[in-house]
Amino acid sequence: MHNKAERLKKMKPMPLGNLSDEQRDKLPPGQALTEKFPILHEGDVPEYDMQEWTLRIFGEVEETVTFSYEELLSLPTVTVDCDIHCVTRWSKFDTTWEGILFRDFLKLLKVKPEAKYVMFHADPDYDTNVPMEDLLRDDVMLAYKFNGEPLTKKHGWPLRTVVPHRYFWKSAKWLRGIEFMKEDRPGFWEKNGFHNEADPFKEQRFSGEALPIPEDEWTRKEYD
Ligand SMILES: Nc1nc2c(c(=O)[nH]1)N[C@H]1C(S)=C(S)[C@@H](COP(=O)(O)O)O[C@H]1N2
Ligand SMILES: [Mo]
Repeated sequence: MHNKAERLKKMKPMPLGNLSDEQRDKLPPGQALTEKFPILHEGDVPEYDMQEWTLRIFGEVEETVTFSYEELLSLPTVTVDCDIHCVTRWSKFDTTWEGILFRDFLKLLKVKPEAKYVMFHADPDYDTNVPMEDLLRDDVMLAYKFNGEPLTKKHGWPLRTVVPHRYFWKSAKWLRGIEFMKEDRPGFWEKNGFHNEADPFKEQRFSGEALPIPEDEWTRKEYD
């Protein structure tokens, strides 16, 4: 059993600093604002041969399909501005992502009507689940650019999901597969003590047990 959830529950509070009223309103409870961009993941940053790389669509679909990177880049793009919130208590405001709107991408797939949940499969050995309903919003995307530049390797190049209204662990870096499912199933962190729904404004951090104390674990992570 992974002990990250247990560890986070024991951490100390982070001062809020000098936030404007507007910033305080945008900041979910128990979060601290950062200008930097922390880098968080399990395992090593993957290396890819982009001629070999594919995104695989499977599960409750009429047809399993794969997309090459080139094919994805040729699809219509959207730019999304959003705030992101990590369960380790950092939030970053006004991030800009470019890529494919998930709702638009769905139109290219023959997803069966009974598909109510999605599992995002990512390297190395990462997955995370999100209800289909959540993915239809106008800020959920498959992103390949951050602040006008291609994603950096550490932030998920070549492709990641961005699901801004959930804690950031639901936004899979190094995305390789999208599985449509009839029934919900927990992903990596959801199996390891984290909340299935992960709404930052409801502070849905952990499964079971009452709310933990704030902590400063993220301040000790790598940034860029
Ligand atoms: N493939 C993969 N995606 C992942 C993770 C991971 O370990 N592997 N960690 C998640 C977590 S916990 C967070 S907070 C964000 C961090 O994204 P960042 O490094 O770009 O800030 O990625 C999420 N996506
Ligand atoms: Mo995270």
